[in-house]
Parts: sequence; C-alpha cells; structure tokens
Amino acid sequence: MALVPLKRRRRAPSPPAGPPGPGRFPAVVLCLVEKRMGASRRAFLTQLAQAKGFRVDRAYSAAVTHVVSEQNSGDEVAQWLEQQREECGAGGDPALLDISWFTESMGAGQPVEIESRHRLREALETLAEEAGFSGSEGRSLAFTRAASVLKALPGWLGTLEELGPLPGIGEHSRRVIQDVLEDGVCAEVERVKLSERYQTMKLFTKIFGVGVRTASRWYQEGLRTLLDLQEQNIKLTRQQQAGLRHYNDLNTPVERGEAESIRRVVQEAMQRFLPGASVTLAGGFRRGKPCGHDVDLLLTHPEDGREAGLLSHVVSWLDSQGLILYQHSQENSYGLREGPEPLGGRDVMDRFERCFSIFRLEAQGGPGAARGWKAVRVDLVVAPVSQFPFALLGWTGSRHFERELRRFASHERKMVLNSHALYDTRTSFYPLRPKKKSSSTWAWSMCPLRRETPEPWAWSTCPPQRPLTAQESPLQPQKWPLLPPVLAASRMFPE
Ligand code: 8DG
Ligand code: CA
Ligand code: CA
Repeated sequence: MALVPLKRRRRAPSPPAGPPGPGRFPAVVLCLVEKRMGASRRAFLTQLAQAKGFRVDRAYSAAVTHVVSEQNSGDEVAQWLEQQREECGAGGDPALLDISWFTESMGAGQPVEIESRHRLREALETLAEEAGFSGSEGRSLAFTRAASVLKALPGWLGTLEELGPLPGIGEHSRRVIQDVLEDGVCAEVERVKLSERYQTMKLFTKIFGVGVRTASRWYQEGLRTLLDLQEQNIKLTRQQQAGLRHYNDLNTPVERGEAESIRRVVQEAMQRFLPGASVTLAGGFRRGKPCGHDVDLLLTHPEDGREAGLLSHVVSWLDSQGLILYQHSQENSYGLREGPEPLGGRDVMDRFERCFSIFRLEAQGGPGAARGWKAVRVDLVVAPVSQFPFALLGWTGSRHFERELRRFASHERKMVLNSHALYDTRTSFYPLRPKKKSSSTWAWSMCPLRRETPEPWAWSTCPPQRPLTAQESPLQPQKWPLLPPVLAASRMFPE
C-alpha cells in the first residue's frame, strides 16, 4: 500500500555519502532505514545527527552499530537487515531501534542508553492509538497511562517483576511488557501494525482536519490511500483540502528553530497593532521537546481586554504578506460569570479566540529547502492576561498530563480546572483571579515548568507537598485561597 502517494516525490537530496569520520561518539555508527521514513526525512535526520557529532553511514556495513527506523514493524526491520547483510556480504549485529531512541539522543546531544523501554513505550502507544481508532477511549487511555508510567521510570526495566504494584499499568499492558521483555516484540502489537485498518486509519487521521470518525467512514467505504480520496472525488472540507495539499510537509516534524522563527514573525506582526503584546511558545516545545507536529502560540497583553480583536488584524496582515496558506478562526466564547463549565472536566478544549492555521515558512535547510519554503501548522490562541496562567498550563500539555492534572483537581481537590480558570466547587463558583493584572511573574510561578511529562501515577500516591511560602512566591497566598493546590501540584513536578 502506498503510504504517501499524493504527489510525485521530488528527488530528495541524498545524505552525504562519504568517507565518514569517527564523529564525536566513536562507538556509535548510525544507519537510517529509508522505508516509510522517506528520502527527504532521512536526509534531514542524517544532517541533524551529523550536526550533533554523530557518524551516520548511508549504506549498511559491519561497522554500523545502531539501525534506526520509523513506523516499521520489528519483522520488517529484521528483513531489511537480512537483505543488507546479503548485499554487502557483511555481518554485524546492530541494535534495531525505533525513532524514539534517535529523537531522545538528539535532544540529549549524545546517544542515550538503549533501553527496552523505547520498544515498550512504542508497543503500548501503538495499542493506545489502535484503541482510539476503534473508538475505545477507555482502553486507549489505559495504554497511554501505562506508556507514561514507563516513560517516567527512573531506570532500566529488566523484568516485569521490577514494576511491582506500580499503579497505572493494567493486566493487558503487563502482558505486552512481558512479551517485549522476553521476545523483543509483542505479537499482538505486530499484528496491529501490519493490519490494513490500522495503517489506513493512521494515514487518514494524519490529514489535518480528519478525525477518527471520518477516517473510519472512509475506510468502511473502501478507501485506502490518499490517491483514492482524489480519484473518487471525496467531498472534503476546506481544512481537509489544505491538509491533503500539504500532507508531506505537515507530517514532517517541526524543529525548534522553525517554531522560534514563526514566534518571532507573529511577535513582529503583533507589535504593529498592539505594542506590548507578547507571544509565548507553548505545547511540546515548552516541555523541552526538540521537535513537534505543530507550533502552539499564546498571545496576550499585560492589560486585560486590550487583546480583544487583535487576532483578526494580525492574521490579515500575515495573510497579506503571503505567510498564511490556510486559516480559520474562532471567536472567544468564554463567559466568566457562568461558573464552572462542562468543558472544565478532563477535556482539553477551551473557548479562547483562536486561529488554526498553516504558515508558509521560508525553509531553513532540511525538508523544503529545495523548494524554498515549508508548510507548518500553527495554533494561535489569544488569552486575556487574567486567564493566561491557566491557558499556559493548559496549552503546555501533554494532553495526557492535562487530563491527569484535571482529574487530580477534581478527585483530590474537589476543584474544576480548565484552560480559563480554577474553581473551588465547595466554596465558590467564581474563578481564581489575579490581583495584579499586569504582572507576568505570577503566571510563570504557578505553572509546572517541567521539561518532561511528569509521572501521573505519582499523583495519587504522593501527598501534596507544601505550598510556597510568601517569601518564595511573588503571590500573596492569603489573597489567593484557591492557589496553593495548583502550586502544590506543580511542586511535585519540578523542572
Ligand atoms: P506536538 O505538537 O509536540 O506533537 O505535541 P503537543 O504540543 O503536546 O500537542 P498539541 O496537540 O499541539 O496540543 C498542545 C496542548 O494544547 C495540549 O496539551 C492540548 C492543549 N489544548 C488546550 N486547549 C485546546 C484546544 O481547545 N484544542 C486543542 N487542539 N488543544 C488544546 O489547552
Ligand atoms: Ca504542539
Ligand atoms: Ca496544537
């Protein structure tokens, strides 16, 4: 099945051929599998790794120590390796690694320890994704939770017994973990990865604007490829058309430098209309991820209310400069007097004025360099400064962390937390409001500034730590009766 058949592929720049130097890490020689990764992405990742001092060989040889692949099953990579060995007549016993090892190593600036948990997490995340594709939210959440627990483990997991009675890992997940630890793969996961339904759902849900329901309907109608959508004249929304048009770019990870460039462009545009307004990079980048699937930007102004109406000016101006390939905006629909809203549950959705867009970013090397530009998904969200801490917390993610934090607020604290406010349902239906509207210090102080997704499993087992003292906090706790629990929660997950 063709996975990306939409456009005839450009001839991608070949990764530099040769003769490779030892790199900064003489014991590590990488080779990237092109299948499913694609030639452009392979070239890009090769350059990225080389820039960090890794030796990356274009062709397989006995010198290769680490084989990195993306979206291939264990069997497929083993088959690939067999073929390479035959072709070059060399042996070698490289570690077969998923892209998550590569990403973490690039983030760390050095090869990270190869751990079974890379494979374990990938296995659980695949099952979570598959459960989501089947509309089984509960099962999907259970696997996601188990994957998060593994991610948070401080060390190497050698046996299932070492997990002990750790909460958050159910029977099914334990079976998967055991299989991977014993055999290197889990048959159930391999079956899922090879199934036509899973592969098709993955392909379709990666189109901007296509959710599980639409993808599932298309699958039931017999559609299997992106080309099918075009040839069968499937009716698409404007958003889906843009998603399909820029499919390859939008499924190429956005680098931190690219995100920062877009943030600067938006910041400059904002200064034209409202001096003093600020743009903050949120989402995965704020959690320290080196790359992500889009750029999340939070817009605000130190004076509450001044930000209203700003977004349409900014977007129109960016559009007039040819920087926007697609956009649709939504107005703010949040009413502060309403009290805790249904959206305050565990849903991450909020009601800020926002714009879902696709930017045309001047290429800075990497994919799109030959063409001169690259399409990048950007979410622009406008938050009044009085709601900014909650917006920042909500838009920092991860989705799973936000979900668990909201669950913590309601189950452990009888509060309702959303991206607008924190309510104490026992004492007041009015949300926490900042006293000093223009101060940004308090905003930062109450957000858990973490570099990684924290350990959600720890929340129910750790007692909350003490709230900040008045000296430690720029806030005045006595005036902020609802604040300490959030601070306490944030204290559990220091940076
Ligand atoms: P990535 O792009 O690095 O791959 O991942 P991410 O940055 O963690 O995910 P994201 O899908 O871009 O979402 C970023 C956060 O924004 C996530 O925690 C959910 C949060 N969020 C809100 N409100 C809303 C909303 O109304 N819609 C969406 N899509 N996300 C929201 O707080
Ligand atoms: Ca993001
Ligand atoms: Ca986003």
